[in-house]
Amino acid sequence: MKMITAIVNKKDSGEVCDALAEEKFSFTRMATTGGFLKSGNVTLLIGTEDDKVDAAIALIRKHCAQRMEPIPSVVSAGVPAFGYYKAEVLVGGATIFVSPIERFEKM
Ligand code: 2BA
Repeated sequence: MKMITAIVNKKDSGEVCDALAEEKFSFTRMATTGGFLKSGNVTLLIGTEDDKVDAAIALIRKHCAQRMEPIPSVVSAGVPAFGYYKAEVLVGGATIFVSPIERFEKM
C-alpha cells in the first residue's frame, strides 16, 4: 500500500476530488497554505494499493493546470524611482509525494 500526498492548486481541487471520488479512491482533503506564496492550496491524502498509484496520479495530472501567480510581497514593494513592479512564479500543477505504508488499519 502507498500514501499519495498531493498538494494541488485550490482552483483545481474541486475537479480533482470529483474525479478521484468517481474512480472510488478514498482520500482526505485538507486546506493548506503554501510556504512561499502564503496562499491557500489543498493537500490530498490518498491511501491506495500499489497498482492504483499510477491511475491516481494520472487523474490528478489530467485535472491540474500550471499557472503564473503573483508574489504578494514583491507586488506591494514600491521602488519610487522605478515605479511598482509585479513578479510572478509558475505554480504547478500538483506536487506529489508517494510514500510506502507499513501498516493500515480501520476500526
Ligand atoms: P508555495 O510554497 O506557496 O510555492 C508556490 C510556488 O512558488 C512554487 O510552485 C514555486 O514555483 C515557487 N517557489 C516556492 N518556493 C520558492 C523559493 N524558495 N524561491 C522561489 N520560488 C519558489 P510549486 O513548486 O508548483 O509548488 C506549489 C506548492 O506545493 C507550494 O506552494 C507548496 O505548498 C507545495 N510544495 C512544493 N514543493 C514542496 C516540497 N518540496 N515540500 C513540501 N511542499 C511543497
